[in-house]
Amino acid sequence: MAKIKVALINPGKSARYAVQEPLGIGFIAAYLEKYGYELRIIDQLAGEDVEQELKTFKPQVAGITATTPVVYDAYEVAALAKKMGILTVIGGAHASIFPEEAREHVDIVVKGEGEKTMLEILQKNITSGILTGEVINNLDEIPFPARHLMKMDRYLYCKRKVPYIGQLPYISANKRIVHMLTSRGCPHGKCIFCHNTWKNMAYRMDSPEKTVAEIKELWETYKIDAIDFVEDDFFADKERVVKLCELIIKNKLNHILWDGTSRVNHIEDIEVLKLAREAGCRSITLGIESASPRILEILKKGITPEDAKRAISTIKKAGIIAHGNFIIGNPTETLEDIEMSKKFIKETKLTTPEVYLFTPYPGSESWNNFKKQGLLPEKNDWSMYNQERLIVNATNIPTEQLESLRAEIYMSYFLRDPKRAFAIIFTSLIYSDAFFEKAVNTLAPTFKKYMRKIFPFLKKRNPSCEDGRGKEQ
Ligand code: B12
Ligand code: SF4
Repeated sequence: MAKIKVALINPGKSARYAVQEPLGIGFIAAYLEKYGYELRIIDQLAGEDVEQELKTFKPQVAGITATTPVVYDAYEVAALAKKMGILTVIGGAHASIFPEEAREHVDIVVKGEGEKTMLEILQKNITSGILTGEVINNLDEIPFPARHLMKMDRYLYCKRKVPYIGQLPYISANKRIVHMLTSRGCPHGKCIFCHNTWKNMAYRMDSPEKTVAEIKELWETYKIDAIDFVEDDFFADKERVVKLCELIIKNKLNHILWDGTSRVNHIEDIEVLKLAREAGCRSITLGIESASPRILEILKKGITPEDAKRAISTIKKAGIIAHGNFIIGNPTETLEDIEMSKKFIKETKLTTPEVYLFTPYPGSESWNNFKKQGLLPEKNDWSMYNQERLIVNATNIPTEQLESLRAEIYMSYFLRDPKRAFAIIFTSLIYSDAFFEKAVNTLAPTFKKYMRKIFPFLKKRNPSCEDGRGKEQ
């Protein structure tokens, strides 16, 4: 009997999102393959023509993934597949929060983790409804993401697409980089802007043996130079990190350099970091968010600026780059709070900072709070949820000033480190795919501000229009 064919689709059109292997659908594909289904991964974000691919592959089922800003693209893809008589299933962050909205566009919605539920849909011939994904307790049950179904050449050189990518300063754009996800969830799970506040899932990890086997396979298949561990908190479990680093060294895989994420309070023991460095670790991304103790409390971050300072210093002492994520436009934030973050970046000599605008993603505690306070736009344009513009301004700082402050923080950092700035600009000019979109988004508010200073007759933005972000008048 012919195998059932399933296409898994990563929708979207913005080049700057197309930087990494789509791991979520990669895991689902690998799991279904284990049960004998024929799979294809179609990445529209990476430039694949979905209609053409569906016509050639002729699947019975199309599984579509979507975060909030790409959900309209996902619905377009669903409409296309439906027209071709293909059963449509959607999963991912946005559909998990708004299953009814998603259900209007597809036959089946899966909330939460998709591997087992997608299998159930196929085995039981389910053709409609909203299903709750079964949580995978033992991650070792899930095979490595099906990278063999992805056009890996598009992702291996991700730094050419996004040269400014913060967590990869240790590797040049002509090196081969893969992304791995070896744990799910976060042991803290309380920060008001984070998906972990609604996912409510326990922290789970791959065994160190599984991770090392995946690294080995990646080395043998793609001769990789570096790994970016993209999970929420790679360093959460000290025992796992130590065992993993020992296994990497034992298997002589420590010529592959890597970076990982961490909560600042999980960086305590310099000996662990020295071992990590020996095992190839070159950069650690910290979720610092703000250097104002008041804002950290509001965010329910569970850390202090002193914790962050200590972590940066320990990481640097171990010979590793400290990369830090910050957010501005946090609820009730003042210019003084932002000044504290700016000063903190300067004083701690954080190797690379990344600054985001506070975004109340649906389902997060901040989204629920804003909703209660009547601050959310009446009509949402989901494509705006891309962290480039404020959705809700819950500060007393004018929106335009906040948006340009972000560029100013970057500029003051680059003035301090012109060598790094030059390296990024140089690489960006060679590999300009996504650079211009990012540069325009980041610098436009500052540019407009100065233009208005020079030409005061230029009109100002109305901050209280329907989409909540303000429009040019
Ligand atoms: C790595 C990562 C990225 C990477 C790669 C994304 C990718 N395509 O894989 C990059 C850096 C490119 C990225 C970009 C963005 N990201 Co991101 N990213 C992540 C991160 C850290 C891991 C993703 C991952 O692999 N998870 C592990 C897998 C197992 O989970 P999963 O992807 O959710 O998939 C599971 C289920 O959702 C479900 N599922 C997913 N798809 C489908 C489809 C079907 C048919 C079914 C049945 C089930 C199903 O089953 C999967 C397996 O269990 C998550 C946070 C996290 N820890 O999950 C944020 C996260 C997904 N990103 C987020 C955001 C906001 C973004 C950006 C908008 C940021 C920006 N401004 O640039 C963009 C949007 C990009 C896009 N393509 O939509 C948010 C999404 C929130 C929301 N409501 O949309 C998250 C949750 C983090 C957060 N801020 O809270 N991201
Ligand atoms: S520590 Fe990081 S991953 Fe954990 S809840 Fe907070 S923001 Fe989310």
